[in-house]
Amino acid sequence: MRFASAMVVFCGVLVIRTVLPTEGVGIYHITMEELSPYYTPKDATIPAGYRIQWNNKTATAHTVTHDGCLTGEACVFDSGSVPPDHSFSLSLLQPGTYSYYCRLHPIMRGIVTVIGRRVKGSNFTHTSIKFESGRARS
Ligand SMILES: [Cu+2]
Repeated sequence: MRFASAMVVFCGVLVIRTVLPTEGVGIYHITMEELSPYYTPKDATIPAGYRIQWNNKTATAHTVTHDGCLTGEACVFDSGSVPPDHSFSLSLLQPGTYSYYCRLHPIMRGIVTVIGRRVKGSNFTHTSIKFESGRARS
């Protein structure tokens, strides 16, 4: 009987453990790092519909700023300052190629290419969310 209830608890934990990672399905992780290429992967190809999440694993703040914000073309995304151990994410970014940089360290450059069909819901949204350990890929 004691074993049975222990199994229930154990299985409950297993269910939670196996359910949680499914939240990560559909999230594409890009890591901000201290050394070149700074954004890893620097050149990312991502299926439409994925949430793209940049995780700042460095000791200083960075931004994720679409080149259009600098050139005067459409400014598709601009994270603002992302502190260490925080992340920035974009949802519903439409198919296309987007080069971006860090406003604070312009040597940091990356490209995201979204492939596939246009995502329903038209516009992207972006939020700065608290970094959660274990979710970021190193
Ligand atoms: Cu930076």
